[in-house]
Amino acid sequence: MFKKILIANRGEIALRILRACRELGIKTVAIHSEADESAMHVRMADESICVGPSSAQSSYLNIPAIITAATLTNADGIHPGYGFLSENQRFAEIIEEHNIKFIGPHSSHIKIMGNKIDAKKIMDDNNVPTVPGLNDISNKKDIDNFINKVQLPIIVKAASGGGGKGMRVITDYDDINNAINSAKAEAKKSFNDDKVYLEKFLITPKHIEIQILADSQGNVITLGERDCSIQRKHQKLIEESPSEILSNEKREEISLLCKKAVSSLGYEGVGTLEFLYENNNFYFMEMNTRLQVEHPVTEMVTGIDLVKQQILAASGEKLTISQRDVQLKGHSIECRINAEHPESFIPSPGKITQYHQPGGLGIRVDSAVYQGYSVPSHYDSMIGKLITYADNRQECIAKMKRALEEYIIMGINTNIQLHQKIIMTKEFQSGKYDINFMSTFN
Ligand code: MV4
Repeated sequence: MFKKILIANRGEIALRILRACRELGIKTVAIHSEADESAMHVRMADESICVGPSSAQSSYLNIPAIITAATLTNADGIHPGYGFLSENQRFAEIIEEHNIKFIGPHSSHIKIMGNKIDAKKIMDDNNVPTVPGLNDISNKKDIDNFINKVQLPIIVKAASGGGGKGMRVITDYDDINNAINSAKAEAKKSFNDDKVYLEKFLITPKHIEIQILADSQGNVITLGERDCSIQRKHQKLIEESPSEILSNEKREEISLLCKKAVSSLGYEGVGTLEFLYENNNFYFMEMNTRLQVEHPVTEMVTGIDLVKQQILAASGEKLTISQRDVQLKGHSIECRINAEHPESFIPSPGKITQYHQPGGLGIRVDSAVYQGYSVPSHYDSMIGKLITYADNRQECIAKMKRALEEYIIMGINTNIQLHQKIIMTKEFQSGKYDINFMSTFN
């Protein structure tokens, strides 16, 4: 088992990892930037090291400084959290070269899944349904045949992409060349890889993802799904588990396929398979090889601590939870609380002059802010996650409404009122919303 873990992250996820370490009896090292000297993750850790100036590039993304911090403090594991270096293959490799354990999958699995074409091929080979697509677009004839088969609209995506960059929807046959060329240029600029591929464009899908957990001995379990369709500009706003519209049969069918695919890969740790879901069909898009922001809703409905399990798996422990032990119970919703203007969505950094967070049965707040804390302008605007849990969805929504009303954050703008509006819409209440919800909201 690990003796000391360095947490290569900040904010609420750094606290989340700290808490898991403490419960496992593992010492913790926080890293921080100059802007984060008084951050809660620094105060809570056993040791802390400044790794650079305020910009993420020179601190939380500064691989040599982070490796040096781990070496100086004798850390035997590094947890990357999410974002920053969590899906950086080179970071995982360098850590292993220093005989420190990267708490995540093997670097080769980060690499494979970093290429969406390769990821889709692997899933396709393992009978996981994928979005119908065309990978080799060098032949105009192949493109024409593909369009004849699936019909317009289609979408161009970057092989190294994610988060919406290098994507173009094509509704008009005459736009194909322009769309491909501009997607290529954007992909080259963003990912230094201009490889793009085509997919049939699904118009009103949900975004549903399956959580998996694997140990290093080939045992894999699935932990149900999360419906993450409430998004804006590829940033998720609200996630829930289970999805209101998914039948037990469909859940079991897709979960079994995911489990088999992940087993055959020899994948280790936590992972998420992202799907579009339309007309009762799943279509695999990509796999995330990190712990995700929205992992708490899965923890609430399964009762399983995903971060502890992730750490145990990385230390080589055998999974002690069998698939039969995983019983989805009740309902959980997460609202991401952002420091941003409620209408313009422009980030709103600054000092929190008053702070009161909601509490009571079934309320969980994962946040690292406190009264008097100054939200820095250098990083993501998410300052916390409000998670509710109840026996059923309706009570879970009622709890969320109450908790949002109770949440007081003064001195900066937040999206708390926006969440209040969203959860009261008939679309959200029915559960029958899709990925277009936010673009038609107001
Ligand atoms: C799609 C799609 C429809 N059809 N692919 C957006 C981010 C990237 N991970 C994939 N995305 C999409 N891919 C096909 N074939 C629609 C989206 C999409 C989307 C997906 C999930 C959640 C929100 C979204 C918002 C806009 C577009």
